[in-house]
Formats: sequence, structure tokens, C-alpha cells
Amino acid sequence: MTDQTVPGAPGSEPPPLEEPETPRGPLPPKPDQSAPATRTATGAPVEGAEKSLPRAQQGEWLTTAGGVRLRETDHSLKAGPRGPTLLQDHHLREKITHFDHERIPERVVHARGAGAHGVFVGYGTAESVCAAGFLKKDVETPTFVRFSTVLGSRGSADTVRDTRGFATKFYTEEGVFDLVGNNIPVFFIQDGIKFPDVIHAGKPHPDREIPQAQSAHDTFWDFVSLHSEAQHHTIWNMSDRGIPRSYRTMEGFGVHTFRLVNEAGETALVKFHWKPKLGVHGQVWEEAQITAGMDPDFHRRDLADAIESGAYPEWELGIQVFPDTPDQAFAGIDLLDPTKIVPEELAPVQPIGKMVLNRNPTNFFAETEQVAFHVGHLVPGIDVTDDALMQTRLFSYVDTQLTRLGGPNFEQLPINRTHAPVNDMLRDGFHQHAVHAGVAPYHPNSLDGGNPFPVADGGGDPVSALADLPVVVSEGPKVRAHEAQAPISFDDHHTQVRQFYRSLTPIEQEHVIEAYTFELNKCYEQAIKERQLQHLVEIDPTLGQRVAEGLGLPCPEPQLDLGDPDPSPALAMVGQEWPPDGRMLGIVVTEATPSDDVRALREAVFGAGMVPLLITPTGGMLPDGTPGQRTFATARSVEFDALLLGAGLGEAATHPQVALLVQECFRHAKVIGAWGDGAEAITAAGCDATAPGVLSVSGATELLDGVLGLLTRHRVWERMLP
Ligand code: HDE
Repeated sequence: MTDQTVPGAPGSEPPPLEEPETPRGPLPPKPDQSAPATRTATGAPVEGAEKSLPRAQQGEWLTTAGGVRLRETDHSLKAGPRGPTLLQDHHLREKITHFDHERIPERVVHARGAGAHGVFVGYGTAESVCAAGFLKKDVETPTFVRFSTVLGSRGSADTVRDTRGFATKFYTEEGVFDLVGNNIPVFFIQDGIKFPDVIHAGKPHPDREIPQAQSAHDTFWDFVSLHSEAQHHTIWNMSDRGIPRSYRTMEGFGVHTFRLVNEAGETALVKFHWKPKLGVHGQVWEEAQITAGMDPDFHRRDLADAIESGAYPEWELGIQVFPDTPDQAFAGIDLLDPTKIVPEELAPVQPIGKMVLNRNPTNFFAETEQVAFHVGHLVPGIDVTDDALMQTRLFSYVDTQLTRLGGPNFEQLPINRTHAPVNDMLRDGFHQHAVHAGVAPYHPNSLDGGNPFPVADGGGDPVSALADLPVVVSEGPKVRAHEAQAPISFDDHHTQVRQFYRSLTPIEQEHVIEAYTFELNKCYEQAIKERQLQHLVEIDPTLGQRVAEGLGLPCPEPQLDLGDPDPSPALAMVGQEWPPDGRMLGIVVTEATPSDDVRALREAVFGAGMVPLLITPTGGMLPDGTPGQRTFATARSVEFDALLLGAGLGEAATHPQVALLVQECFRHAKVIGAWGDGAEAITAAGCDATAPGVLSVSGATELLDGVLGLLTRHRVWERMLP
């Protein structure tokens, strides 16, 4: 923690009680915030700009967009005090016209997101396979990351069951590299031509436009039950990966296989992985649903608060490396099939660098909304493969920005500007920010001295340019047919799904069963449930049986002979210990709780890199002036990773809101701790004070030691197992 302030205050200084009357300039951003680096539209650094160039409004007076000072802004210009408004009121028209056009189309997928700035440091370990400069040892590269859900609209809740986007922009010295990945390593479809189909099925029904941001409805299950290659991605969504605790506790995956090339021109095939320092953790389903109502901004708040409080989220970037053989397969798995993983036990993830997210955006729209990722943003050393899903993406990501960001110059928006010098021959278009000099934006030319020179013509270092590798592409007739892909593993839609399910720990399997049961019970049509049940029984007979019971349907017989794939323990989320940085501790106290206990506990919680939130019966200060952050009316269990109950609760121990906090934390396998007579609240809530993960001790800081030990495992799952 950077200091002992609870994060989340809206401004960079507390407001006065009275409306301010002394003119002053705009307040600076909060210390945790920063804007995109100051670069020109063509990538040049602007000397001293970070300090001297105002990035937003300036001066102490209200002006028009043209900088002309305004006398006032609360009354339109009228023909007499009670007369009609005059058309000549430029200020009114400018204010309203601009307002009328404030919105841009939301992303057709991944509309709901949150972003952060960070820095990536290369370990140098990728040099043998990749020539990219930013992967070299100790090279630091600024990054911007946008996390997202897929299905929901821009205003939808964060904690819905869905895949999460994990898109990273690396502003490297060789140009922008975007790794536009997800928190799930496989995708619903093997060919991008089906993307509109899967998304139309997942989005709300077109007639009533419900349900919002979820897969628990007929059209989604209709599609995935008919389209069996979606089964693998679907089981990941039904697992706890589909309801992350935090963006900070998600893995990220490039999904497709990429081709790397080293300085000697040798190629290798790789899959990219982001490994979070805090481990991979989920919510439980009931908790996710409550959160969607109580705090729809849960994940964005968590990310921003963590960064503001100095608990910087961190990931290691790693690669699985495969030889670039003519069949582009590894261990019988077709590397061009994005519905398959390569188990880490067969090809370990080798760390090649680390990313820390350390600054919040200053302005959501300018940065998080206007950022434009593109799978084709590659740097020398990194290339695409013929994965048919990836190939379609190469087209889609520029195309979509033309509508969303209003023309072809979106690369010049501050958040998208490269940090490498730009010398392209792209000209004009809406919102052109560059002022291009010269008369010859064509090649070849002599009027501009031949500039710009392609590296090949100008004798530049070929390693510094995009590879355009002479990869052999398959020969044969033009076909749409799927057989033409000569599938190695393309046609097997169930074995890896079985492997996933069997790699999970018992509590995670239980959650998968509950998730399928919930989602299918939300479907109206019996035929769709029966169709999906057939897939589930193929994946695992017990899974099929249990979900069938939950649906009140007979369990079908399996039809496929899938064999017994080896489990891949790396697929399980449970079973290790992780740092509890940035976790939230709810602490229920009253005026009678000893001040020394509260002070010592708060300090110890901050000291352990976590955030203490004091929950008091009503608002206001404790007797020693310590402010409370939540009241019995505003607190809900979903905000806290652990709940502590203070000594001196008195009547509060039996308050219904306190009971609700305790019961929900108990059901959601969270650590519950009490010191002194705080333990009375546990029994008053009807919970077993001797259950695993329920601690009761005499001293407040002693309690924290026990809580910390348990929090490293995220939850007390033992409490939930039958
Ligand atoms: Fe995307 N995807 N996608 N996608 N995708 C978009 O681009 C698309 C796919 C992913 O935070 C859109 O700028 C097609 C796989 C992320 O701004 C759009 C296909 C993976 C984000 C688009 C895919 C992703 C997007 C919408 C099938 C994981 C959010 C707005 C061929 C590896 C980026 C935009 C952000 C966004 C198209 C499949 C991840 C329409 C056609 C596979 C994380 O261009």
C-alpha cells in the first residue's frame, strides 16, 4: 500500500463545503492516474511534454471550444426574459450539438471493459526464438491493457458468466504490438466465418433484447449444442474461469498459435500465456449474481482501486514453443485449431517477461473507449499463422474501427499513437491530425528525394522490418469444405473437454455441474436441454448424470468412445498458495470496539498490502476519529474477501444485516474471523463457529495472522465439500 488511505476518492483533493468562488485552474489528475504518452500523430516524442503540455482544459475561465471566454453558461440567449431562444446563441448550440454527439458506437463484442497503463520488461529468454526488440533482456516497454466481457453492452454488469478479454498494447520502439487475447485459451469456433453466428447466439434474443450479458438462454445453448466444436470453450465458461474474482486474478492467452522468427531467420510456433502473480481465482456463482446487482462495476473498481492503493497487478508473459514442422502439429494436436490447448505438462510455459499495471487512465473515453486493438499489429519477429480464426481477425479489427471510431485515422488518437517514427504514405481522411509535408506520397518517387524507403530498397537491416516469411502454403483447389483442412485434431470435439473436466479439483467440478444445471434450467426448450445433455454425458458420465438430475431429465447413454486423456493439473485453479495483495477485508465494528484494536488492525492490514473497510452501524467516525467506509445498510459481503467481527459489537451482533454478511461469507467459503465477543455474531447468524475457515481468537492482530494464512489459498473450499 502506498499510504493508509482507502482508495476510491473521486478527485485529487477533497471538495470544500461551500461552492468555490475564487477562480483557479483545473485540478491535476489523481496521483495514480496518467494519460497516454505525449507523442505527435506520427510517433515523435514531444520534449518536456509530460510536464508542460496541458492534456485537457487549461486556464481558470470557462471558454467556448474556440477558447473565447464566456460570461455564464446557465441561461440561453432569449428574445426577452420570457421569450423564445435565439438561434444566434452560439454557446448554446455548440454545447448542445457537442452533447448530442458524445456517444460513439459501442464495440460489437467486448463493449464492457476497463483499462490500465503499465510497463513490460523483457527477460531476454525469448531471444533464441524471437528477434523482437521488446523481448530483449531488461528492455522496458510501455503498455496499455483493456480487460472486458464479451457479450454485454457497455453498461452491463462486470461479474456475469462470460469469457473475459485481455488485450495488451505494447508501445515498442519497433512499432505497436497488440496481443489481443482472452482469459480462456480456446475459442468457440475453428473458422472466423462463424463468428457472427456464435455472437448472434450469445447476444440477447433479437425480439425482446433479453437477457443482457449472459449465456443462460435458449439461443446460446441452441447454437453450442448443435455446433459441437464450441463444447470446449463452453466448459471453460461454465467453470470458475467464467466468473473471475478480479481482472488481476485471470490468466491470459493468445489463443492462436503464432509464428516467431529469430535473428537468424529460423522460425518456431508458439502460444502466448499471461500468468498472474496473484493466481487464478473466481467468485462463486451466487456471489457473482449478487455482485451484479450490488456493484455492477465490481471488476473495474477492483482494478482501479488496486492500482490507486499501490497493489500493482502483475503478470508474467510466457510461451509454449513448438517446432515449426510442415504439419504444424504437436503431440497429435493441430496447432492451427483454436479449439485445442497443448497441455502445459507436454510443453511447459517458459517465462519471457513481466508486466506491471501501475497507472490508472485519466479519462475513460479518451483511453479505454478509444483504444483500438488489432491482431495485425505485429512487430518484426512475430508473425501470424494460417489458423482460419486468426485470418478472419486480421480483417475484422481494422474494419470495425472505421465505424466505431469514425474513419481511417484512429491510429492517431492519443492512446493508439505508436512510439516509433511513422513514415507511411497514408493521407487525409476524417480527423487527420498529422500535417504532412512533401508532395510525393507515392512509391517510387524522386520529388521527395525517394523518401520513404522500404528497408529492402534502402539497404536497412532486414531484421528491423516485418518478416513476410516465405512460409509454404498448401497447394490445391480453392475450397470452402472443412475436410480440406486435413484435420489432425479438428474433428475431435470432446476429448479435450473431458480432459479439462477431469483435471479440475472436486469443488471446481461441483461448480461446473451447478453452472450447466443453472444455465440449462434457464432454457425454455426441452429439445435444447436434451441435446446438450448428450454432449455432457460424452464428456463425463457423472457430469451428464448430475446435470440430468438437476434438469429432471433422464440421462442419455454416451455414443462416443473417447478414451482416458491424462489430466493436466495446470488447468485447475485450486491447490496452490498466492499472495493476498489488494484483497478487501470487511471489519464490523461499533463505538464500543476498542480503538487500539481497530488502529492496530487497520495498520496491519495495510501493512500486508490489503485494504481494510470498516463497517459501522451508521455513517460517521469512530470515537478516535477513524472514519468508517461502509454502514450496515451499504455493506454487502461480495465486496470482501474475508469478514472480521470486532470485539464490542453488543446488540449489533444480532443485527439482520450483520447476520446477512456472515451467512453469505459462510456460504461463499470466505474466511470469517472474530476477536473478543465478536464471535457472537457468527452463532447469531446460525453459522457453525467450528467450521473450517472460521476463526475466533482474543486479539485483533493475532486474528489477522490466521486470516492471512487462509487467504493465500483464496477460499476455504473444505467448508463447501460434502
Ligand atoms: Fe475479437 N473482436 N474477434 N476475439 N476481440 C473485437 O474489435 C473478432 C476473437 C478480442 O478491448 C472487435 O475493436 C472476430 C478471439 C478482444 O478493445 C471485433 C473474431 C479472441 C477484444 C472483433 C474474433 C478475441 C475483441 C470488436 C473471429 C481471443 C476486445 C471491437 C474471427 C484470442 C479488444 C474491436 C478491446 C474485439 C472481431 C475472435 C479477443 C469486431 C471477427 C479468438 C479481447 O473486431
